[in-house]
Amino acid sequence: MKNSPSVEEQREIHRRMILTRRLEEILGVMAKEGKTRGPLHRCDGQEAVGVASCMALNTSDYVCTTHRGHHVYVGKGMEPRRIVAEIMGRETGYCGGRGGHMLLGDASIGMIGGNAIVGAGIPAAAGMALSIQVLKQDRVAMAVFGDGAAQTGIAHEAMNMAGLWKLPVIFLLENNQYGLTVRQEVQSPVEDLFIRAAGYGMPGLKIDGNDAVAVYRAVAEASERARRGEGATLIEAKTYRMQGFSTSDMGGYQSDEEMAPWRERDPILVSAKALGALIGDKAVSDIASEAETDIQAAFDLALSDPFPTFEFHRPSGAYAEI
Ligand SMILES: Cc1ncc(C[n+]2csc(CCOP(=O)(O)OP(=O)(O)O)c2C)c(N)n1
Ligand SMILES: [Mg+2]
Repeated sequence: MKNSPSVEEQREIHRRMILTRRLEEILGVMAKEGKTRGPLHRCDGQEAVGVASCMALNTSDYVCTTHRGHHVYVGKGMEPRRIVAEIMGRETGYCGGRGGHMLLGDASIGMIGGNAIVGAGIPAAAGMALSIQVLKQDRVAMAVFGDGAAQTGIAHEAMNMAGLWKLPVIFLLENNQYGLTVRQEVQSPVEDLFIRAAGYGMPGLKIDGNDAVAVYRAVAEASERARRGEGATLIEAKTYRMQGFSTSDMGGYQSDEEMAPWRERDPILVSAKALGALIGDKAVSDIASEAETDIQAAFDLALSDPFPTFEFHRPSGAYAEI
């Protein structure tokens, strides 16, 4: 099928999803042991959205993500070792250990950054797309954002302008059913948010966000449209947040009954099944073992990396007393 991932790409998507899952599981254990600082927002169960979408784009394409962006970082090709180093405040981290878990970026591979301000990546990507259009570049921009972010005023403004100016941008709405502890039906009068695309004169579609191949196809097609000058697309990927809002979340509001069907449709299981039919189950489990070795090495290296050395500059004059 046109726009489908090659077998090699499917292998790589699978590998990067496992890297992301293990990255978060290990960080989760470290958080419980008090070895991390601040909250961590895990994307367990949502890996296909971030990884397969980025794999459908070129390295030179621009991507921005949210506070819950580990899958997008790994998907865009950021190295686990430097991701861990950033989260653990090491000098070798992507932002020299100064940004932390919500604010990673690497412009050299089009990963423009995470963002802790809900909804802020949406106009940022529209702005990147405007620059691409003005400079007549062969690029697209993509914003990955949540169902909560979709309810912000800035989402409407950015999508309206993107529709009007036919900007080469992909709005990838990652609907994990929750904004903080609040279910989506309490945030929105409509169940499907992709229908809003009609109001912006752009195509909107709903996809299975736990199926990496479906995510890849939708994003690949949207990026081709954008490159042809036909403008923006809104893609709503239905998925589910398998962990609490963050490591500070007390939980208790996501029932086992609600989670069970999503657990069965874990994106890594869905991918393993699809890939197994192509390369055999043994080759699929080899990918998992190699990813495990790689992630352990990433943590070992990152945790022996140095902390930054700071020089504090005391303000002088009027502000010195504040
Ligand atoms: C502008 C702004 N308002 C509120 C918050 C607090 N906040 C952080 S995450 C979040 C919910 C986001 O929900 P969603 O967009 O669905 O992302 P998810 O956490 O589900 O990935 C809120 C309200 C914030 N960071 N920024
Ligand atoms: Mg959400």
